[in-house]
Amino acid sequence: MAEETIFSKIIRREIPADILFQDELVTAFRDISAQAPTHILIIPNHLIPTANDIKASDEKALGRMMSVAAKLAQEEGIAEDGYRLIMNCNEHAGQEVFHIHMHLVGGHSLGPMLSKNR
Ligand code: DGP
Repeated sequence: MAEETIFSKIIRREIPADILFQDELVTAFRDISAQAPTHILIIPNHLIPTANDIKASDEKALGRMMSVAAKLAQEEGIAEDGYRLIMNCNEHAGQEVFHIHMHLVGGHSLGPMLSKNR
């Protein structure tokens, strides 16, 4: 069984976070180390460690993550200018917290999608 991360504690409101949205499927809160004027994490309420662990039964929560991202982008006032949705998986992508999360980042021009430096 996968081990809980700090995100489970945020979902249960056992530790503080700036929660912007929560329903029966997903929770969205501001990233503690924001890398853009808007940097929000959207996560399923049940633990899925990485994108590799996604099952068909997770599709409802994953779909909700997308629609909540669009709603929050509107609320943040970044929808028209644009934003980026990112999900990192495992070491090569730099995943640090093993409870899948979609980063919603925007608020200024984000530059090229991937760094050219390797
Ligand atoms: P990733 O590298 O994709 O696994 O991103 C993990 C993100 O989670 C990173 O941008 C920082 C954020 N983060 C880690 N711990 C906490 C926390 O306790 N609270 C909040 N709000 N964000 C966190």
